[in-house]
Amino acid sequence: MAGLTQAEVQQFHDLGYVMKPDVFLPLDLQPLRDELSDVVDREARRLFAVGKLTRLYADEPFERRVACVFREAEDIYRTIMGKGGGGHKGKEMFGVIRHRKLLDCIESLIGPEIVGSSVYRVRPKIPAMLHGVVPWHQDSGYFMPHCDGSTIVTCWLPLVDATEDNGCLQVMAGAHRRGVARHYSGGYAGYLEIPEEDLPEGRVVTAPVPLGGVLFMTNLTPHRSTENRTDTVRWSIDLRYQSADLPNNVDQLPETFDPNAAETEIACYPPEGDFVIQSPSHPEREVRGWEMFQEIRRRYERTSVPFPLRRWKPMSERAGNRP
Ligand SMILES: O=C(O)CCC(=O)C(=O)O
Repeated sequence: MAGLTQAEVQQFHDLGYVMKPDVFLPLDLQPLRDELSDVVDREARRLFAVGKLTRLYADEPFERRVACVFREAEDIYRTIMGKGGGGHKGKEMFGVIRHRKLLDCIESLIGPEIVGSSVYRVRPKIPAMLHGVVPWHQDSGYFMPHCDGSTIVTCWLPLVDATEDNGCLQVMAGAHRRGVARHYSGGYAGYLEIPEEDLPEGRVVTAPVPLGGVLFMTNLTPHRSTENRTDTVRWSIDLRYQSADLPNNVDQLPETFDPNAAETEIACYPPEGDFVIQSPSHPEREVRGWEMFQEIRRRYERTSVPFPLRRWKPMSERAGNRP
């Protein structure tokens, strides 16, 4: 049967997450692994050419090469993450974003009219890297407050087996029912963070995901990313989808962003471009080609949209931190 089962949908609503192990065949994800290997190869060659790297590490596998390069030249991490974090926008990335098997699961959760939220990330989680550990947060902490009550589905999928040892995610089961917790900006490694005392009540669940599996979470599910204690890289991508009924910036241009527009006209995450990924009612609006997808993302890279993430105070102003 395509999509999530009724029991999986129920768990998503009851606990705020569900892990489905067999959404993809490992073969389905190989083209993206290859595309990312090419990115690493190009960057290694560039760093080598400018004298920042002593070797190309060309014989190292996907799970290790970026870590080898990073030890000598940390720039490679930023290159892969790209501007604002969501840089990689290749053909195979888009292939995963609009993969039939994944969209069937999303449809089970939010219905058939689906907008792909451009807030997606590719994460090579390099062993012992500071930014690899992400503290407790809810994705809504990053979004506009007028979207707090709406469902935006995060699909977290690893490109290798994600285990407790290499730093899979932990979720706070059941805590998504308690609204948006207080976050602080400038938390651990500069991320938005819910400090311990503000964590909503819930059960901490460690969520390993095998290659081919997907962890589905709500935007209100507190989650964190634990340390990678292995010597290999925990590659993953996190994608987000919402119903076309929610505010989005499809067909808007970043240059014309108006912070004073009605809330219905302001996307849940204004700095990046949303795109229609599936629309049975208006199939002509669907973005089907990766070139168009890339163009939408480029537009938002070229023009920064001022973004009031400022609903949170800086960590330095947290009561316990005051001098
Ligand atoms: O992949 C990770 O390590 C962190 C992911 C995360 O926090 C997110 O997708 O919101």
